[in-house]
Amino acid sequence: MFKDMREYLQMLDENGYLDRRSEEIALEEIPYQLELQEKNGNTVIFDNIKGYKYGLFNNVFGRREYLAMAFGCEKEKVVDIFGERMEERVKPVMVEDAPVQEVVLNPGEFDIREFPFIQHGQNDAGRYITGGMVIAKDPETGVRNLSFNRMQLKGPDKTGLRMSPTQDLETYYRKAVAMGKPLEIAVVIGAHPMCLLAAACGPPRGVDELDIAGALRGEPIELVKCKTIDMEVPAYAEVILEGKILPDEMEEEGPFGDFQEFYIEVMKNHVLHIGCVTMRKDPMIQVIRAGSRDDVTLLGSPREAQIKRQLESMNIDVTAINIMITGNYLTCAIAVRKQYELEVKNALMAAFGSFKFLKNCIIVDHDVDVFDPADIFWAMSTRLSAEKGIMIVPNAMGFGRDKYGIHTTKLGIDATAPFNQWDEFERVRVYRPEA
Ligand SMILES: Cc1cc2nc3c(=O)[nH]c(=O)nc-3n(C[C@H](O)[C@H](O)[C@H](O)COP(=O)(O)O)c2cc1C
Ligand SMILES: [Mn+2]
Repeated sequence: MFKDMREYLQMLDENGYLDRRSEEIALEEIPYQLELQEKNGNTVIFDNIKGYKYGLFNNVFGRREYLAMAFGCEKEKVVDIFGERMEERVKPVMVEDAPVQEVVLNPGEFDIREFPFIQHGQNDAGRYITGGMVIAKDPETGVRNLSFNRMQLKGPDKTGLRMSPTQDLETYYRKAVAMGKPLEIAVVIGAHPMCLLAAACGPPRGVDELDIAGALRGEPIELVKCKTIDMEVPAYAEVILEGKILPDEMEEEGPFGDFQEFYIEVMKNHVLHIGCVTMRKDPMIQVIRAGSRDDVTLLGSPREAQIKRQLESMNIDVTAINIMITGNYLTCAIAVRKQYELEVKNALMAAFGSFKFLKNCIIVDHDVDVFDPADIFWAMSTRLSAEKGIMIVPNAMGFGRDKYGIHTTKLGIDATAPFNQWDEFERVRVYRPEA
């Protein structure tokens, strides 16, 4: 598979999926342009931003075809390949020569605000690092962890950093605090797409997600030693920020528009101090809007794979799955080839059991297109009997930031036709003489 993000972008370009926008543009104009780009589906590079030396890119997972191209498979097979590889482990390898260290900037020589990080939401507190993948090491075991964390720009070498209490990173941080030490982290910008996907997998603690990145890629990820901290980072990334989070230093951060398209209010969060920046000679910055196609692909792909595998282990014949319909991975549509009348309820329970944030799940027959919301509504209109087909499970664990208890009730919908009545429920296809 391609070596790095650049080769991936090149692959997209060769297939007509990359828009290189070279007209001069103000940084402030870019967020709206990104929204338009997302609607058109193409990946985009802005390489002529007024007042900024470097470019930025976005929408790297704009269409499902992109991952199919990456894995060299049909679009429908991505979820299976993802599921298989996610269970495998391929350890990284160390290298000496790293493009990401072509330029090394020490304190006083850099100002992170000179990179084209943008303000995404109208009421966001300001510019944020949104495509930054954090690498940290467990202070006790040394096991590495990958995660995403939003970082509010606060100075030349300082950002706010949000880690939720359920993140492995937060566990690492608490261990460091207990040992009276700062937690060293590296922020990676423009890592291999498979690294980014691995970072969002959230496997059980103790698994090095770089091993998953290697497995997804089918080849080890090349790492290089950091210059100022005890950390290894992807050698072919674009930019690395080497830094540390000090014990008990908290500052106000936010507001920030999150993936549900609500603003998270101002709160006390951690602070990152950056001691060194390394980068390519001509780095590009990746930005990822919360709730965007990129965001939901990162977080949704592993969950689709995991739910599908769970259902298949119960002999449910899953023909398609889409957890990205609503742009936030809280609602999933699954198509099945039904084998028993009542198995759909079991499938719904299993789906909720295998991914705890999942709030709504709708199961349709194999002839319904789970990638087309209108088709899902068609199935509800024509095949759902609400009395029999609706399942409500109150008081279950769901997405955590939930002041109003919106996420603790699961809604399961069985919108499949009655079993063995296919003669009556087969869909009308348009007449064609040869069919
Ligand atoms: C673009 C993006 C931004 C994210 N931002 C944050 C964040 O600011 N804070 C957080 O706790 N999780 C954030 N997440 C979710 C976590 O990074 C993700 O769940 C990750 O798997 C956590 O890994 P860990 O449990 O191994 O630490 C983000 C995810 C994505 C894709
Ligand atoms: Mn982890």
